[in-house]
Amino acid sequence: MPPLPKSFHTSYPDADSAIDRRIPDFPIAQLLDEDVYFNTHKPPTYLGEIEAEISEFIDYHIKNTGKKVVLVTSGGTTVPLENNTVRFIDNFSAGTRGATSAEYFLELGYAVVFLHREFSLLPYSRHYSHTTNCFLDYMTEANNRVEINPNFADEMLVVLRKYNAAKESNSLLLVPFTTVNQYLYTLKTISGVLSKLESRALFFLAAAVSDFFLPHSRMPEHKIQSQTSGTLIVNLEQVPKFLSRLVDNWAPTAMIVSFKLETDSLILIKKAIGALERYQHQLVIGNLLQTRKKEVVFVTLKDENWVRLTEEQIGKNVEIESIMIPKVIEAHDQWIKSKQNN
Ligand code: PAZ
Repeated sequence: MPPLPKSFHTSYPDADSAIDRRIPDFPIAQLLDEDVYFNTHKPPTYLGEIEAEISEFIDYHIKNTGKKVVLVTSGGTTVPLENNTVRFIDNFSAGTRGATSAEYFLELGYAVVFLHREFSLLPYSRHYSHTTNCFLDYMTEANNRVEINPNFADEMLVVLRKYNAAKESNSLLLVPFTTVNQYLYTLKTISGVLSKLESRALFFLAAAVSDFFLPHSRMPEHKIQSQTSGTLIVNLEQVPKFLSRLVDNWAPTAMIVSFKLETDSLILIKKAIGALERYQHQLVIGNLLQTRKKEVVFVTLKDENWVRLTEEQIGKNVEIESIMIPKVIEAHDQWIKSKQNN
């Protein structure tokens, strides 16, 4: 059965959360920044609906399939500058890494919770949705009927079969976010549900999450007026580092893979090791903005391993995720074994 359309859109501003001055201003860095964050920022109104959906999905797989489950996060978070949001800060991520990885996880037997920026790339539809072609270019007219253009038909059949397999086995759950606040609350909620699976849960955190945000208490209710000040100075706070909470409290026995994006090759490995030392999780996949589709580096506290496409593979449009994901799964299987031996 096709999934029912969701009753909400994360991209619409939350009408209920007009600025509430009773909420104290966001305090400057404190010991438990993550808790302060959740105390001073409201959860999205639809969170309960998402929690119910995820619980049903996870329980289905526990009872019926015994599949390992991966949470793939994908696409960029926005930082609204106004409560009734006209303007927001965004980032470049289209969700290619996440959507592509999700397909390979599905193919290799995982159930996938796909936490993605609404309207970014999705598994399977990514092959057609954001191309420079109009979707009608994939069609042709024959005998007064619409048919698939034969130029695309063979490739589309392959994608269609994989899509149907994922749908029929109820292995893909799509969960949207738009703002960084929605992302953080939803990640926390999903982690709570996934923690039931203990080491059989995998977190694959490929989303590009904002490092800075505008606290709710400082957010204007209405559109910022250009006449008022002439220049616009925005004073942003640092988003608390939620990875430590995820590792220590939300899903302590799951395997956690985070991504590190840099633009300067000289600091990539150092930053990846820094993240591992700070959060004590299992794997950081490093990538550079300029080369992310051709090479990535798997960094642990023991070693670093580059995965690079050869010129021949690039010529044949091999996707780097088709090489990355089996390696991640191998590491996850070892993680599960190590937990069983404990
Ligand atoms: O979405 P995309 O395929 O264009 O980009 C993927 C990516 C570079 C955002 C991802 O691989 C990544 O590195 N995510 C983490 C970004 C960060 O360091 O916060």
